[in-house]
Amino acid sequence: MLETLTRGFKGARERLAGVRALSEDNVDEALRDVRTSLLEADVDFQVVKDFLARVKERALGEKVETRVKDASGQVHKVTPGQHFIAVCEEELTALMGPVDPDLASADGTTSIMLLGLQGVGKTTIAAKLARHLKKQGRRPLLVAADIYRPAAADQLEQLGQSIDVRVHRGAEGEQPPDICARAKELARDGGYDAIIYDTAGRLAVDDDLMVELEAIERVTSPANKLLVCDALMGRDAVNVAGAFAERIDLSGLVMTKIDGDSRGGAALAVKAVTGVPIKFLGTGETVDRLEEFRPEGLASRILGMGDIVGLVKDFEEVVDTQQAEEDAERILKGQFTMEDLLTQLKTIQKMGPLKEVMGKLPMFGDMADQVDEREMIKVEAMIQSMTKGERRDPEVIDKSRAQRIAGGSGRNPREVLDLVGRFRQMRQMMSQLGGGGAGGLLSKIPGMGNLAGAGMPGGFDPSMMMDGGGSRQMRRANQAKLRKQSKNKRKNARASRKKGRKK
Ligand SMILES: Nc1nc2c(ncn2[C@@H]2O[C@H](COP(=O)(O)OP(=O)(O)OP(=O)(O)O)[C@@H](O)[C@H]2O)c(=O)[nH]1
Ligand SMILES: [Mg+2]
Repeated sequence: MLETLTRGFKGARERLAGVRALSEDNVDEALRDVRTSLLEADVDFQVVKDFLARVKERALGEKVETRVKDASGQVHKVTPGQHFIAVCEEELTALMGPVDPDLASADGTTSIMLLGLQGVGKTTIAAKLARHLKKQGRRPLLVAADIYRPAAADQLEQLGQSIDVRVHRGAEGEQPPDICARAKELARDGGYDAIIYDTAGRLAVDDDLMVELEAIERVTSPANKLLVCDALMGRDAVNVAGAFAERIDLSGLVMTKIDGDSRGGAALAVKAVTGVPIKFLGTGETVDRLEEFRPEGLASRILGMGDIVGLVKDFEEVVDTQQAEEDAERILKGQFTMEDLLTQLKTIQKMGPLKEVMGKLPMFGDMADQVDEREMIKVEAMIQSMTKGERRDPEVIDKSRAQRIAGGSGRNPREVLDLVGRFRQMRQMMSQLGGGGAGGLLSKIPGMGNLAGAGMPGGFDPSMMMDGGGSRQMRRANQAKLRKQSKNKRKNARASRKKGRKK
């Protein structure tokens, strides 16, 4: 997802890594990388041109503050390269935003009409939005207004069943506007406070489709008219959005299949070209793969800087927060077990494909390409072959136990002992950090945020527990940092003891 875009900004960042000041020459060179990747990612040509011009003007025109204070009053050095990336981040965010992700309501009812070309994911999004609203305590009704594709209503019905949401479908021969009008009455009388109309798609923007959509719009007057486009449409998404916007006053856009395409440039350009903001992203086939669109989150991910807010949102979606906090507290006391590790691996899996989760972790975004989901499954299999006692205290695992565990999980004994070794390091790290007091957003996540306080933003690396990949370097850096930290801690403790004696 979005790898093409990320590549260009990464190239630019590397080019500017050592420079002492931004100049016309080095900025131009960095922007060349950005330009290539934006165009490759299918971003509209004019949008690219304007974007580059703005970034260049600001990068060269603004005085670079070499030191900034963060919220806690700590002073950080800013390099010219960082300044450049910060400008890119702001401009990317401005390009895609501002967005109000809330769905509008009228008379207490949230009504949504979904429209778009064939196969872009309207029916899937209908179910995802119904689930989303249900989670917010609403009572949604889904309406199957596609009478042209024989299986369309069945598909929606099945999805509805899976999320326990009622689906209204028309009688034989009933026309879509009539179906929708009836559904609206049904919603009113049946105490539904949200209604989602799933309309039919067409191969191209044709007049029949538009006339039907206008009729549905007239009878339902939905508070939200969302155009669904998929990332695979590339530059076409912009044209299609323009064509629909001419006939229907769109309130927003949903970009689906973001997971299925490495370019995704349409997501960047569509607001600039059509004025219609993206409200949601569809990031997978299942009903839980829906994200509210946050331009700053996407901009940050594109720049390879992760998206902490998005990550925490994903996390909250899949985890019992209170339990997580209790676990975190225990883990920080050094009582970290293989059982905890298993829970964490499962949590991460629930949050989505590992690549995506990594993409949202600051500093690890670049490595998202290298992670291998299979490693996680291997680790899981090994832990599952351990006895309860072994999971609680993996130190008891000797050669012969390793042999047994390896046999049970289809691995070899060396891999089992490796896992135990890496686990030991991790446990040590956790307890060292526990003493230092953690903070920040991610501190809610067991084993994740607790490293955040150590000056490593979101410093949990799931691949720490796995072999290979780009994580070794990270691991070493982590360990060096920790050594330095505990050295400082000891030093401070000595100093304060000394002070105490003097008094
Ligand atoms: N990978 C991925 N696949 C998706 C996503 N959203 C939908 N799909 C898949 O895309 C295909 C079409 O989705 P539908 O929801 O049926 O699309 P539609 O717009 O309702 O199609 P029509 O009603 O025929 O116009 C299905 O196979 C979905 O599973 C997504 O975000 N990611
Ligand atoms: Mg459909």
